[in-house]
Parts: sequence; C-alpha cells; structure tokens
Amino acid sequence: MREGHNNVIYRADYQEPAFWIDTVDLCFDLDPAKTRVLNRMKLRRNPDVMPQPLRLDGEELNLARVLVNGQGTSFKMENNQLVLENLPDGFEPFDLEIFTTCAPAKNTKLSGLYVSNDSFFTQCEAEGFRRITYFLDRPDVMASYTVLLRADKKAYPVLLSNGNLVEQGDMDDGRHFAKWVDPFRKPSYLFALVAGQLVAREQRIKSRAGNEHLLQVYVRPGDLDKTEHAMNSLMASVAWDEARFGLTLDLERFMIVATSDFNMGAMENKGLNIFNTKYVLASQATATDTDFGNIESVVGHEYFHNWTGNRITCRDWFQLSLKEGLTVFRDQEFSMDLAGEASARAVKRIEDVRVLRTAQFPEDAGPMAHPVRPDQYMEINNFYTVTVYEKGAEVVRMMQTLVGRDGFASGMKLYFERHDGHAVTCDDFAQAIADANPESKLAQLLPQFKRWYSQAGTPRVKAVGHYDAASGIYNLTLTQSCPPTAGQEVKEPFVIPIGLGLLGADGAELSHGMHVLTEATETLTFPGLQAAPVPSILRGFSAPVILEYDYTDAELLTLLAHDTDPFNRWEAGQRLAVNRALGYIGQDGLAAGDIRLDAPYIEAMRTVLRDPKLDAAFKELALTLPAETYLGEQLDVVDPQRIHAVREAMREQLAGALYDDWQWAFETHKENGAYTPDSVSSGRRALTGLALTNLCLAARASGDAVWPGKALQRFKDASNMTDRFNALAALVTSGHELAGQALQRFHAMFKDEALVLDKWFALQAGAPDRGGNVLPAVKQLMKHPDFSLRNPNRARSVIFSYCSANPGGFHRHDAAGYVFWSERVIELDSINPQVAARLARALDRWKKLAEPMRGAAREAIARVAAKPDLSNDVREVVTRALA
Ligand code: 0A1
Ligand code: ZN
Repeated sequence: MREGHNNVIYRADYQEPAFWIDTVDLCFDLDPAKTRVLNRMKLRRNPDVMPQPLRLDGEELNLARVLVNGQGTSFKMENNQLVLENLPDGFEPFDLEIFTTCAPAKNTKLSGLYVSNDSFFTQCEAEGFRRITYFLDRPDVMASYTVLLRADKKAYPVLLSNGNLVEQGDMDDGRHFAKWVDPFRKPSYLFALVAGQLVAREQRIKSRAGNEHLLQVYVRPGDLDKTEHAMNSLMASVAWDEARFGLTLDLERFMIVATSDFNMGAMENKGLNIFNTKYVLASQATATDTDFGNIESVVGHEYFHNWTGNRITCRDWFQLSLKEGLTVFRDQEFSMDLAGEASARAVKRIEDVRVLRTAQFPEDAGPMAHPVRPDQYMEINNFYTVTVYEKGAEVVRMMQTLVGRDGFASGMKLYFERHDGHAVTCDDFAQAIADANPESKLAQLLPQFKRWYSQAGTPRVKAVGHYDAASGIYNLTLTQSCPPTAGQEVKEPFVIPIGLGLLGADGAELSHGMHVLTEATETLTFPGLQAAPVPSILRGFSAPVILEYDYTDAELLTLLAHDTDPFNRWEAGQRLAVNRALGYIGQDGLAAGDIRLDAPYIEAMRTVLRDPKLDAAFKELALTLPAETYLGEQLDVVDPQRIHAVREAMREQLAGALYDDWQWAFETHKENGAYTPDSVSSGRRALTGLALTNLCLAARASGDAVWPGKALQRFKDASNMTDRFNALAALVTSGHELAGQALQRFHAMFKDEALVLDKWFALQAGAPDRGGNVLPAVKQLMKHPDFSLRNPNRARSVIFSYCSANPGGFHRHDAAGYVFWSERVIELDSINPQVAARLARALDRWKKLAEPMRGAAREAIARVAAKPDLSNDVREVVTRALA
C-alpha cells in the first residue's frame, strides 16, 4: 500500500504485494542487549502485479547482511524500507537471507521483541514483526515458519514459538536451543516467541472428534496457583466452538503465556497466545467476579481467533473488523451460553450494551469517528477501537438476527469452505452469510445492509405512536437518520432490525415480533386494539442505534414492571433516571442539595429491588444510575462537574429513601458459601456491594457511623476479593474517614500482588471528586514507590482512571486536569506511543464542553500537537481532535 499525503494510508489504494513469501526460517540468538536474527526466506514474484523492486518493512533494526541466492547484493534504504532492485527476473522462487540485530531490553514500546521481568516476549500485531526483521509486514502475505531459538539455559529455560516443538537440546556454552515448526501458513502479525523462567499448568484433552491436545498456561513460578480459572475457560472455549460452530482445535499443542507488560488485553498468535496477566491470573483472594468474567471472555476471544482471524485472516488492516467484530460476537455468545438461563444471558447483554453506549457511541460522535471498516488511517494501532470491535460485533449480531441462529451457523460453515487459509475482506464474510441463507432478509438487502460497514455515526430511530380509538388501530411510525461525520455528510438509510412488543396498560403483552426497517420512514399498523398500547421498541437492543421515543413516566413504569424483554425492562428504568437527571441538570440555579427525587420513581426502584422473581444481578444493574458519560452524551453542552454533582445527589437520595431496602438487600444476599464465580453468586455479591455503598452514602448524609463500621469489618473479614474490594470501595466512594486506614491495610496485604495494587491505585484515582481532591491525590500516587509509567497496567490504573474514567474530577474549571493530561501524554509518548495515543483520546469530546473547560481543553490539545517529534499515534489523535 502506498503512503499518501501526511502519512495517510487509504483503503482504496490496496494492491496485492509484488512478491509472495512462501517460507521463513528464523534463527534467534536471544540476548536482551543485542539479539541476533537470521532470517532466511523463499520468495517469488507475484505474477499478477507489475514487476517492481522488493520493499521490505523494517524499524529500529541494525542491518548486518543481505544475500540473494547466497550472494551479496546491492540495496538501499528508503524511509524504513529495505529496497532490493537487482532480483532475479521471472517467477522462480529465490532465497533471501537477512541478518539483523535489535535491542529488546530497550524496547519500551512493547511492540516487536521486548523484555519484561527478565523474559522475552513478542507483540507483532499490527506492525511489530518489522521491528524483529525486514519483511513484507502485511496480513495478506502468508508463509510457513520454522523458528530456531537459542539462549542461555539458566536464564531462559523455556523457549517457545508457534506450532510444534520438533527438536531441542543443549549447546556447549551453557546455552540451549529449541526448534519450532508451525504447520499452518500465517501472516507475520501472528508470529510469536517467548523465552524465560516460566512454569506451566498443563491439561490433556480429547476433542469430540477424538483427537488429543495439550493445553498449557505459562506464568511466572509464583503464579501457578492462579491459573486454574484460565485453564477452565480455555477448556470451555474448545468445547464451545466445537459444539456451536463445529470448529475444532487444529493444533496438537495450544499455549497461553502471561506477561505483566502488555499494551492490550491479549494476542491470538497461532498456538501461542500471549496475554496481559490481568486476563490470566485469578484466585478468589486476588481477583473480583468481574476479573473472573473478563478472563473467561478474553481467553475465549483469543481462542476463537484461531478460526476467525488465524485460519481466515484479513486482506489488509482496513478489514480488521472481519476478525475482531466477529470474534467479539463469538466471545459474547460464549459468555452468554456459559451464563445459562435467559435472565443471566440478559444480564450479559445489558453489560455489553452499556459498554457500547458509554464508549462506542461517543467515539462515533467524536473526532475519531470511523466506519466499522475504516477508509483511511495514519497509524493502524489507533483503529483497535470500540467501533471496530464492539460495533463490529453488533453488525455480526444483526446478521444473525436476520438469518436466524441456525442460518448463521450455516453461513459460518460456508465462510470456512470458501476462504479457509486465505486473507479476505468484510465483503467476503457478509457474502458467505447471505449466500448460505438465500431466502433471508440479509440476502435480499445485502448491499444496503453493508452500509453498516461503510457509514460512520450512530443512527437514530425516532418512533411516534398514534392510537385511533374509533378504529382500534395503532400506528407506529419509525424514522431513521444518521448524523454527518467527517467526510460523510449525507448518509443512506440502514437496514435496522427492530425487536418490537406491544403491552396493554396492565402490562400484558399484546403482540411481539421483529420489524426490519429499511426506508427512511415507515409506519407499522396494528389493528384490533382496545386501547392505546405501550410500545416496547428495540427489544434486546436489536440494533446499535439511539432510539428516540417520548415515553411518559407511566409508560416507562409499565415497561419496568412488566416487559417480557429483560433488556427493555432495564432500559425503562434507565430512561426514568436519565429524564430526571437531565431535568435537574437543565434547571438553572438548582443546587444539588435541592434535588428531590419523586415518590413514583423511588417506589418503582423499591419494587424492583424487592421483587422476588428478579435476579440479584439484574437488580444491581437496574438500581445503578446511568453513567456520567452516558448522561453527557444526551446533552449538547456538557459541564461534567454539574453532571457529577447531580448524579451524586440522585445516588444519595436513592440511598437514603431506600435505606431499609438496602439494609434488607445487604442482609439477605451477603452470605454466599464457598466462593465460585458463577453468575448467580456473583450477582448476589454485586447487589450486596451496591447495597453497602448506598448504606455508607446514606450514613454520610446522616452522620451515622454504623454502616461505615460494618463496611470496615466486612473489608477485614472478607474471604474473597469481590467482597473485600466492594467494602473498600464503599468506604472510598462515600468519602468516609475510615477509608484511609482501609486503604493502608489493603496495600499492606497485597503489596506483592501487582494486579491487586492496580485496583488500589485505580480506586483512588477514580474516586468521586470532593472539592477538587482527586488531582492532588493522583499526583501523590504517581510518587508512590509502586508507581511506574513504563508498566501499561500501572499507568492505566492511575492516569487513565483519572483522565478517562473520572469526569467529575478531571474536567476542573481551573484546567489543572488538562495540564496534567497534556504533560502525561507527552511524557508517555516518548516511552510507549500506543499507550500515549489511548490517553490522548480522553479529550475526544472537548467540543461539547461548556466554557471555560472547552477553551482550556483546546489549548491543552494544541500544546500536545505543537510538540515537533510526536509519534504518528498521538499526532493522528490530536490532529483529528483539532480539525
Ligand atoms: N488482536 C488482539 C488485540 C491486540 C491488538 C493489537 C495489539 O498490539 C498493538 C495487541 C493485541 C485481540 O483482539 O485480542
Ligand atoms: Zn481480537
């Protein structure tokens, strides 16, 4: 792909590579200061492309030797590419040998080959392989890899790479070697190696098909007792993919390795997944229920990539959602299937939608808005986004909705029949699902449906109901629109599946179905109704859209009490809260202390909390107020401090008004027997935690010390991290003076547990702001001996928890939060541009801010942009923000 103006790369410029690489034979002499890499490849010209020089990507490499068919050759360097012009004519394969060195110990970007805790790891997606050797570092070049690793045996007893171990042995100088052969062709981004002092939990399994496999989870020696859940999740993943999609494990050996220095969550390298420790290590003493759930879904996600991503990969990086949207969809379905009953599935769905609406909707409305399949980028690492992942998963989910669950499974089968072993596009995927279901709405509407891939922005669906008493006819008019986004002024209508139900005023369901909206406006007619129904629209959140309907409180109360669709039941409660919050925020002169929640709302919340038929997990979601960022998205001009104050005031009122009920909820859910992270008992713990926080908040208002005392006791006595952390959070959130000693004790208890310390830092940096107290606390935390900017998890736990997850504390009227942000972005950029660019996005929505924040934010972004030697990563984010 050609680089255009300003380093921008365009999807429309895609061309096949001028050469193919058939085999790669790599030999590593691993040394932290200077690792030597001998790369011997077999290449041939691509007959479908005009003859041109070979341009190999390389970054921060020291080149020692280049041989073509064993002979020295001329070459030149042109902006990070090694260019070879004098290559054999014709289409016969030729040998290319390249010898380079690199410095893994100095690699703070954590892309390519790097050192963490004295072990070697690699991260090659998206473009890290070029930091290991010169290569055609693009996903459509798929080769067979043989890898020989050599290293000091004492320091690096374990030597791993992709595929099968075919040979190992000692060398005479205290070093040893291991040779790995990957039986599958793969793109370079799936290459991996690991070397270090690691130990493995092992499990032998037999697939349904009768094949034997060895599963391994590698960690540092002290962490072996925290690998059981990851291994169980891996076994469940293998079984699930066989049962649901008929996809079996294609390798004799499947390895997961954990590292504490990692830019993202985990990486699906063929047969050798590398994980952030956060998504591997768990014990009841150190991990919360949320951690256990995340491990299950990330282990599943990476495992599922083995088919969706590795066996069939992306033609180019614009197709990233081909593997990511589909694999997120698969991991969501996996977690839902494991959760069990319909109500537990609904809880998972609500949690997923919450992520989409609080993170993806803002992205889609901000300066980084892009289609699920982007058209251009400066730095591909900036496009591992909630749009590509989560919205991409919603697009796949809509396909399943349109063809049915069985139809979708047939579509997947056809997709693998057609494309196994190839690098393909989002179009190829959609075509396969449609072709396997020729009678479906998807097949009939495919070109229009694919607008979900090409048009950015969150569509809005406005619904207006009209009931005519004389005829008994109810008309529901649905109108769709989509706001303009950069480069896309006018949007064409989408295909929007809309789950629908009609309820009588008594809550009885009168009808239900799925309507597929394709026109800009359509009117649905429901005859034979005795009275105006209450519409339940977009059930199950059947499409990633914003639904606008002027619900009355009475309608919402009916839905909250009676809807058969649990998602819309929850949604009704959220709408009641949003309407109230927006009302208070908009009332000029209304002080937070004057906010009085109305009795019907409070009673409705009480009814949900006390309902014997509802799950604790659902109650916890329903009784939690909408997030501050979600409220902010409903407004044109945002004062985050005002939103924070209003939401806090509402929270305190709910705490006080339902005091007896919270007490009841706490007492009846607090005992759960032996710890297991299943959905029922984790739901009970979540509700207990919410109850405790509310009881401490209410106590704060009344000055009563009983509940803070109980929280401290529970914190001390807890037998698992979920209960312990929830108790600690209750004290910190309510700002009680006991929080200080609890925090100290917590740190002393877990000073050797890095992932627990991350929680300790994050809790303080994300605490509700009281009079501007969080920023000084954050600055203090950065001076703590356990703080490090180089470790991404730790940097995120302090800096991101403040800048991206604490709007009330961050958006200060004195701009000190933004000054802090700009300093950290610049500081991080020289260490790790990927992490810096993520932080840079904390001010994405600056244009919506009220003054004086808006001007101050713009200035802070401009300050970052003015720095001359910024990475491409940060440059792209700040340039788009200022555009
Ligand atoms: N493909 C991985 C995510 C990932 C992406 C980029 C990385 O480094 C820049 C690392 C991991 C996944 O979806 O899990
Ligand atoms: Zn992924």
